[in-house]
Amino acid sequence: MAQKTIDVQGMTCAHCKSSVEGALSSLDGVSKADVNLDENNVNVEYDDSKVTDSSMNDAIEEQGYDVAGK
Ligand code: 9UX
Repeated sequence: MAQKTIDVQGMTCAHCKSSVEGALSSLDGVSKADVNLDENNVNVEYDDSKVTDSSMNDAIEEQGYDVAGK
């Protein structure tokens, strides 16, 4: 199991938080996604044999947010 913190710009409210968490959680291989609104990031636990960095970035950006530093 891998884990990483992805910096995300544009998340400001509780609905943003649930949108990003839901999008990541729906990916096969993601076991946990926890957005920290104060820190503008999301901590993800995932199986790196099933999910790639770019698929996680895409899932976040499909919700309308920007992944920083990718
Ligand atoms: Mo809240 Mo997030 O009204 O894009 S849903 S700011």
